[in-house]
Amino acid sequence: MTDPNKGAAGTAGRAPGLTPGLTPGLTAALRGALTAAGFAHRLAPVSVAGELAQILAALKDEGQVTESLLDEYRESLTFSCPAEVGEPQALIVAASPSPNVKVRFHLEDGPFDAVIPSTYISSDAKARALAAMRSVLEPAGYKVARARIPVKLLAVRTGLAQYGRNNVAYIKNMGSFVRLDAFCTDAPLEVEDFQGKGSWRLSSCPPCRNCHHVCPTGCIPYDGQVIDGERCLTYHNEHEGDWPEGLDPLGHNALVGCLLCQERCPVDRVYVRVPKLVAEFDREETEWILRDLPADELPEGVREKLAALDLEEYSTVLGRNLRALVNAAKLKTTAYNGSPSERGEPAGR
Ligand code: B12
Ligand code: SF4
Ligand code: SF4
Repeated sequence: MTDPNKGAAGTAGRAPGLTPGLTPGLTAALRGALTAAGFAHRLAPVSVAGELAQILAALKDEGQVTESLLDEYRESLTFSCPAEVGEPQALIVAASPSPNVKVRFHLEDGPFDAVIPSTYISSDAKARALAAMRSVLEPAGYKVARARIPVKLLAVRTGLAQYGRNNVAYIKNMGSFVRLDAFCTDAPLEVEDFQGKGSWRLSSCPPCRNCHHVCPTGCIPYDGQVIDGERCLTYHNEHEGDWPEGLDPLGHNALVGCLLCQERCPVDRVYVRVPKLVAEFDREETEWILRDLPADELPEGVREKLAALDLEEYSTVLGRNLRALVNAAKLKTTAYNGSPSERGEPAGR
């Protein structure tokens, strides 16, 4: 099938602020498909990628982001579009709700539920976004693929999201429990340059510092805009090794990652749900998890369960994290430090 828009000069009647595009009909169809599949989204010119790189370089020069963090995540943060797409013409950033879920482990003492925060389980969202876009673009002769780029920054720069003080990106009517993904296409879509429109910061932040106060590692500044990513609990529990000295043992709250700055955020309050149980590891499988082995050294069944949760890459830290979580739950039940959490506690409580 050929695209009626391909090659046609379709700029007549274009809304002000839109860059010259060739395919308004295709753009509308793409937007419709993404919306129908549940994705809030923005279409941006590829030139935005260069701008984002400059913003990160400036943050490094100002000492707001460390060189080591940028180096470590360089592959994710440097714009690249798979060769199959050819010359990219537009960027697409898509967001969809991604609820926190829980998994059950069977420990010596009995069952124990642990939360997996929003966004770790991501294969489904990525596949659904791609399928929605391909259903429109491929019949028209265009390609689309997942791009590497600083996704939060892209979402905020394009007006899709706003930063919270916690540096997490918030989407209107979705909050921050959202999966964000970026895509590139060779389709000459109608893109919009949102430069200068709207605030980058959530309006709820100035009078509120809940996230700063609740952060277990103190990495969210009282003032200032950028968190200390290498102090974030998520950074530590996604990496192998010992816990840093001084880390509050009560701070552990998820199997991997951390939820406190989102869960205690007033903007997210309406989006917090009781996590659904999505998997269970029996006694023997739990013992394998506690060994912190590389995924390829795990029995096939355990590995498959981790793969279904998109957690294979964390198999060498999950046992350590689970032990820390169990310890935190034990401390909480004896410390009288507030109401019991819905997670990180013996199942059935
Ligand atoms: C590296 C990384 C991490 C690192 C470092 C985090 C960090 N802050 O840099 C670690 C491991 C700690 C981490 C943790 C988490 N991450 Co992470 N992470 C990434 C990754 C790979 C790159 C992030 C990045 O760009 N860092 C560089 C910094 C400098 O970028 P930035 O935070 O956008 O910087 C801007 C703000 O600081 C900003 N700013 C903040 N407020 C304001 C206000 C104004 C007015 C202005 C001008 C600027 C400003 O200034 C900077 C730019 O100007 C992305 C995936 C990707 N490819 O983008 C996922 C990603 C950002 N992570 C994600 C998630 C979900 C998380 C966690 C919530 C996971 C969890 N539950 O534990 C935590 C949250 C930690 C936190 N509070 O930020 C999601 C974000 C979803 C969302 N809704 O925002 C992403 C996009 C993954 C995904 N595809 O869904 N992460
Ligand atoms: S907890 Fe308060 S300060 Fe932090 S992101 Fe949410 S609204 Fe902003
Ligand atoms: S994810 Fe946890 S450790 Fe990281 S900034 Fe938020 S509250 Fe702090």
